[in-house]
Amino acid sequence: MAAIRYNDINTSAAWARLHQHQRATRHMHMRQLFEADSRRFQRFSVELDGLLLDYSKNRVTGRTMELLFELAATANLRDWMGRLRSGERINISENRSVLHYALRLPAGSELIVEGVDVVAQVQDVLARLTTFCERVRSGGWTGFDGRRIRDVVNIGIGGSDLGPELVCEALASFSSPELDIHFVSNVDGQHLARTLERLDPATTLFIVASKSFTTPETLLNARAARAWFLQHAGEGDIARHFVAVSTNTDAVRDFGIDVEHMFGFWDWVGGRYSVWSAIGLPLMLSIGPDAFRQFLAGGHAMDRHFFAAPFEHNIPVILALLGIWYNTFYRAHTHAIMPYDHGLRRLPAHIQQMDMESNGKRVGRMGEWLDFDTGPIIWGEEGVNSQHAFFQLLHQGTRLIPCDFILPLNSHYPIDGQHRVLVANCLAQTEALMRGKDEAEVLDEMGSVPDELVDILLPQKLFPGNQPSNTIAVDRITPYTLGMLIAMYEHKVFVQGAIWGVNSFDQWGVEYGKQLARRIEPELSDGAETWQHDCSTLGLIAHFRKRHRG
Ligand code: G6Q
Repeated sequence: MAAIRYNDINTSAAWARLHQHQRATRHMHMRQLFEADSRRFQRFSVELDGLLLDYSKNRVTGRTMELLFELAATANLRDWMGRLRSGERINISENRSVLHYALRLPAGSELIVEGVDVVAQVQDVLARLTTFCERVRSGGWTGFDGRRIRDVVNIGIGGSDLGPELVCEALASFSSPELDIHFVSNVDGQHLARTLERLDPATTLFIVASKSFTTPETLLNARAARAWFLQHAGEGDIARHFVAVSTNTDAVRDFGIDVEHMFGFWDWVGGRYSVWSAIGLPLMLSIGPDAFRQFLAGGHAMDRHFFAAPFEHNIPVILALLGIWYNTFYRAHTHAIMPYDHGLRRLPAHIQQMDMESNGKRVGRMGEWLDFDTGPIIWGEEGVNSQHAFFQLLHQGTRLIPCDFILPLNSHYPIDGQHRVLVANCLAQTEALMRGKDEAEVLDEMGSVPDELVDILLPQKLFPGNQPSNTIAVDRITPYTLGMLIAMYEHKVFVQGAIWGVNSFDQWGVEYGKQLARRIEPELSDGAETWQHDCSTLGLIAHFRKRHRG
């Protein structure tokens, strides 16, 4: 197949100017930029509805930002934003619109796509979810022995797990004390077994969450959960204890779940963007329909900002361009996300999927090869804990690692000044990463030390600094601010994909491993015919057959 070049962004003048600018400024140190401009914080920060983005601790000048905005214009970003917003089928390889933002449109707004009233569809499902959640939360929906539901188990994986789990953890302080929400995703029996051992089947509700309703891990766990349930109850009781969230009505019915108890969504919602849809049911059960609508409202506030604000004040656009600055022009390979909030500890995992599955692509949306780096490796851990783990490498390692620090200014758990310590740590890290510690400062700290020791110790106590970071501060984590934060990252990913020219909404890379797993699984049984594998895989299959006692 001949390679067709379609997106020529890397041959544009804007791209070349950025390379040139990077070469000219790469030795510039942020410490000097701060010394030279006492208003740098004001110049390089944006606030929206209580969410503050401080991006002043980046290796950028006003000129860098100008060139990055020029790149966005060259890539026709505005145009792509319009296509997303109008419901054009920009997910070309799957011939789908990308409308997760429409899940956040308030009732009464209008969005007609290909003759369909999208808002009406969304609001219908929201109304059904609301009725259901109110019954469960009030105790009106009972289990097979008449007692109210106490535990909810969400069975799903990937996008049907990461988002819902993150938001339930993050908003635990808003959750109903009457309900415990659990998540089972891994096909490793340990995950389901350890969850079920604490639960009473008579008061447990299972949500089988799968957009396709064909995902083997989810269906295996759902079948195992049903078998466990049927040890204690009859077939007729399943309807009160199993509900489904899916786009596949037939498969839900075949599984044995009453489609009256199925909550739908649409093919224009990608799994990793689906937490706003019925996939968010665990959250609505946990915090209630009104608070869930606040979550949607926070996302919607970010959408309005994203679609309307000029690029110079547009939070997702700025974050995306900074990411491209490091990823493409500095060739930084990774980007770390550090939430200074225990409830947000699953945020890095959620953004990791959102970003890496969306932009981890080597060809453009029209199948053309791209000869530049696209999506970075996203990783991270909750703040403070990570300081005692991997921050050493950030401070004194050899790599450039841009970071996002997420900082709620107030805690829902105000234990004796602890939040101040947390905040102080967050600010200290961003400052230390930016300014580093130079020779004069180290010598000053060392005091009188013999010369030969100075030679050994001085280099080890130097901190190069110049490590870039964004600080994203919110008043506190609420449904609204959490909605803003997640939507902010979604749009960031979209902007980067639009500029690199990739389709951020398909995920063909996930398929291959699944195909091979289906092939290998029967081969793990003795005597089963073995397909033409490499000798490593054959050796491992044989090793398993010899050692497995299942
Ligand atoms: C997300 C991905 C993937 C998906 C899971 C679960 O964008 O497509 O993570 O969410 O594979 O898929 P189902 O919801 O169809 O079970």
